[in-house]
Amino acid sequence: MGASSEDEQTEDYLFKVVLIGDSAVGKSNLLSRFARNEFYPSSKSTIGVEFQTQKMEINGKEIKAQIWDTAGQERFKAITSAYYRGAVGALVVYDITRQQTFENVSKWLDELHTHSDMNVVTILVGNKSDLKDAREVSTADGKALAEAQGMFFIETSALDSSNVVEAFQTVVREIYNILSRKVMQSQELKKQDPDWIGNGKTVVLQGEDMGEAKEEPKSGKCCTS
Ligand SMILES: Nc1nc2c(ncn2[C@@H]2O[C@H](COP(=O)(O)OP(=O)(O)O)[C@@H](O)[C@H]2O)c(=O)[nH]1
Ligand SMILES: [Mg+2]
Repeated sequence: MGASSEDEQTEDYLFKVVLIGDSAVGKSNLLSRFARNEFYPSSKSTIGVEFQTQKMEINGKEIKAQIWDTAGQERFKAITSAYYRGAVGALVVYDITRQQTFENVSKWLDELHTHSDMNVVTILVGNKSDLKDAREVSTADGKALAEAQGMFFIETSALDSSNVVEAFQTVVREIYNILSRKVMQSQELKKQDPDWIGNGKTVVLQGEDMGEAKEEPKSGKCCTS
């Protein structure tokens, strides 16, 4: 009866998103709060998982976000390029109670842009908003930096959960929007130029390590850069 075209349902989106920022700003707790609704008061939680895959719904589509967390390598400035490879989104996290972690944001952005596409969707995250009395970085300063660097901005608390889902959703939704636009553009191009797919201009969403990720709207392969 409702024999809708099956392809709408079988599309599979997987976006790699990385968490970066200084040690102890709350990256691992943002992820555990988001993916499992758990919080760890002491910081030894960061062991084991390389990444966590989380299903999300954006515009009625099921999207999987593959969210990468460091295993504490940031302490030794030894995050490898494999960590960044193929990332299409990034949460750059600082701690609103430690000015130094905010000052280091530009260092993290440099590193991100060295290792990944310039077009990676980025959100600046001021975490620990629950610690109001200990605040060292104003919301205005956070906003201003984000604006200057073309990032989204949000303040979160992994402790009391505020804005945690929103932070991840903002990034994933924007990636999805960019993707949708590129699909539409490529379909337009295809109409104008029947050779388009064959002439080497196929755009790919994922880096080479993302072989498992597939996403094939009718136009063929997809998107960013
Ligand atoms: N008050 C408060 N503490 C937090 C918050 N997020 C993380 N923490 C604490 O900050 C410490 C470092 O967190 P962790 O997630 O391990 O930071 P990471 O090194 O960036 O992964 C831990 O003791 C956490 O319990 C938050 O939103 N509010
Ligand atoms: Mg951690």
